[in-house]
Amino acid sequence: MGQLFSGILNRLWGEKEVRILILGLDGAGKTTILYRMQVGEVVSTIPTIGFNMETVTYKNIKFQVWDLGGQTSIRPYWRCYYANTDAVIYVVDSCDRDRLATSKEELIAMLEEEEMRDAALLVFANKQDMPGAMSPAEVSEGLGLSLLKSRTWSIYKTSAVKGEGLNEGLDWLVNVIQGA
Ligand SMILES: Nc1nc2c(ncn2[C@@H]2O[C@H](COP(=O)(O)OP(=O)(O)OP(=O)(O)O)[C@@H](O)[C@H]2O)c(=O)[nH]1
Ligand SMILES: [Mg+2]
Repeated sequence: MGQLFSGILNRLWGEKEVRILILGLDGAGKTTILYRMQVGEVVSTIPTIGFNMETVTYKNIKFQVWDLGGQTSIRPYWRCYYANTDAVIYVVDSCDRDRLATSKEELIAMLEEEEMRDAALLVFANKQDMPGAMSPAEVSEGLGLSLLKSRTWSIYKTSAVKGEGLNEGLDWLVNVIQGA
């Protein structure tokens, strides 16, 4: 009954869950970010085989957040989750200079998919707490973000372990979604 009632209220108020995918290469910090968002703490993670999904309420918006494994063998399955995606949080390990080009390839391939045409893109240049981390400008350059055509995107520097920058990025996303 309670559930039915809230279901009706949700429909009356037009509330809808916002579907977010967290993507990026293995070890970038996706799962750490998901649980930072959900429980506000650093949890110890193991490499994700498959996915984690959590519902997170932020600024009165309900986000359905899918965190997919980033290992090479798992990346082909990302596309199984693309339908109805409102936004992608693309996470980059800012210390991983060697794989920035690979990260760019995966990003571009994902954005080229028809189902992702209207998805907003929030890039997290993560692990900023580490010495030698690339700046957001370097990450942006490496990913070729300035070349993106007709895409709503932004990049933020984050440290998932310190909890820095995540809210700034999510605030941007909330603005984009509310303005949509
Ligand atoms: N120093 C530092 N370490 C981080 C940060 N974010 C994540 N890590 C660490 O990086 C490692 C990998 O983090 P995960 O969140 O498991 O990475 P993932 O992107 O989910 O990796 P896959 O599941 O394999 O795709 C863990 O040891 C995290 O503690 C950060 O901002 N700074
Ligand atoms: Mg993971």
